[in-house]
Amino acid sequence: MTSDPYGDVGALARLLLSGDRQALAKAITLVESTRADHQDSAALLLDLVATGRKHKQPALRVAISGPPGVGKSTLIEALGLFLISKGKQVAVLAIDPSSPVLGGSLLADKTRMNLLSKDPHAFIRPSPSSNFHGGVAVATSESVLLCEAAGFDPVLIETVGVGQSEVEAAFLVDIFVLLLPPGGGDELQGLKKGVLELADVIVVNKADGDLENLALATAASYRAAMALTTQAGMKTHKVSVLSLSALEKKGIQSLWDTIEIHHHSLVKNGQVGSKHDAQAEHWFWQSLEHQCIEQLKASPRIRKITAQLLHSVRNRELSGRAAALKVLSSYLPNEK
Ligand SMILES: Nc1nc2c(ncn2[C@@H]2O[C@H](COP(=O)(O)OP(=O)(O)O)[C@@H](O)[C@H]2O)c(=O)[nH]1
Ligand SMILES: [Mg+2]
Repeated sequence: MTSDPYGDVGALARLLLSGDRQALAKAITLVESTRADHQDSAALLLDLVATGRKHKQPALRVAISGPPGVGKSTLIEALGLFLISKGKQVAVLAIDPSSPVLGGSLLADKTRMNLLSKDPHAFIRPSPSSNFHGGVAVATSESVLLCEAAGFDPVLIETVGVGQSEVEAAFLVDIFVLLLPPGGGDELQGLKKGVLELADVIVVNKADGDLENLALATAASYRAAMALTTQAGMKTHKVSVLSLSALEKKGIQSLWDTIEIHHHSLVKNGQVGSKHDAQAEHWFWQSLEHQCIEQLKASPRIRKITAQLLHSVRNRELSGRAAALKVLSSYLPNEK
């Protein structure tokens, strides 16, 4: 026995690959750890897990994105239970940059996913931090792989549709589902700017009660807008638009059918592999960037240099840019 709970990484990897959910939870905690002495264990674990899975099919990875309150968690509960009824094992990674882990929103999510979170065929895990970028985003990309290695397929990712987190989420998945409320011409404006490039499926939620007709009309107008942008050559792949009610569990089957159609066409065109290759490259650069900063900050030698430079920066004797270049050239002394 070692005092480090992650000492026996080989055993952890084996347990995880056998589908042990406690091992999965522990493995995710390890890749999320910012402790310097956990970094090598995390890297080893990821390699062992990747080797253990080498010839297996990757899991289908789906992002469910959209503004707060649109019904992402409610939809994931409905979709998750539907998939479990079809014999699947479902993992959910919830990234909510608007709420700290112990904040209200996560508690609310737990109640929204009440049945799913108790189901033995589901694994639900919130993101550890309010900052979905840098190390957190990298760890989430690794968590996707760990869920897949533990036998979960599909892996669903709940992410709030705000700015950069959405773009990062697109690097985690095969299929990007954008959930929108009924009405909301503003959302269409937003769509035109960025998300349009990301979405494979646009879903208008809350098609029930008084909102049903509005939801149908909203879906029709998005459909028309999508047809226009496709005609104009702004988008290279087809976007599906549908409406449903997550609350009343209406339209869940047709959402899943749509997701599968998109996924099949990716597989058929050989695009899944190239997508995963590009994503692996993206997460490599993210990881390198993040680890460079962390190691620079942690190095006593660099800290000493930085302290001296900062004095000059604060006095405006040296520009921030020049100071940063000096730090780098002392870190990479042979490059110049
Ligand atoms: N009428 C209606 N309300 C819904 C639907 N889906 C979610 N809601 C409600 O919208 C609110 C926010 O839902 P939640 O799933 O937490 O949204 P999230 O922030 O996107 O995860 C809750 O009060 C839900 O009950 C739906 O299909 N119809
Ligand atoms: Mg939610």
